[in-house]
Amino acid sequence: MKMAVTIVQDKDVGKLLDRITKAGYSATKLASSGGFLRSGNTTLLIGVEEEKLEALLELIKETCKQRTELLTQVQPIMGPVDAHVPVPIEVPVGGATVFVLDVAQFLKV
Ligand code: 2BA
Repeated sequence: MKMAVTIVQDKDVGKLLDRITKAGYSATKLASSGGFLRSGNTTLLIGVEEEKLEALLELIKETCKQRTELLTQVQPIMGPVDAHVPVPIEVPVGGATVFVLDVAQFLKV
């Protein structure tokens, strides 16, 4: 068995959960935040039989879109008077970040 730790944007979560639960996968949804943007995203823990992993990854690829988020950075401007100006920077985010781990044991007790 494998564990697909899947980090997705909040905007994609509803659709992704609909699709993977309809396809028979089980998932646990955790609220999380990205370390870089410090904004909310969602982490799904999806335990999956090895032979169903590729189909799961396909569903994730089809559902999770890449988007652009704006990050405002304050940058120094050199001139007669030193100033710091907020500069918006576009950062690409997603589709999804997936870590596939081996599961040593799966128990329901
Ligand atoms: P964040 O850490 O908030 O990162 C959001 C996006 O910012 C990233 O999108 C990437 O395009 C950019 N980014 C991240 N770190 C950067 C850096 N040091 N310099 C420049 N740009 C940077 P994604 O790569 O699609 O990642 C989306 C979210 O997935 C991340 O949110 C984080 O929560 C998670 N993630 C990505 N890689 C990870 C990793 N190696 N370990 C743990 N979580 C990861």
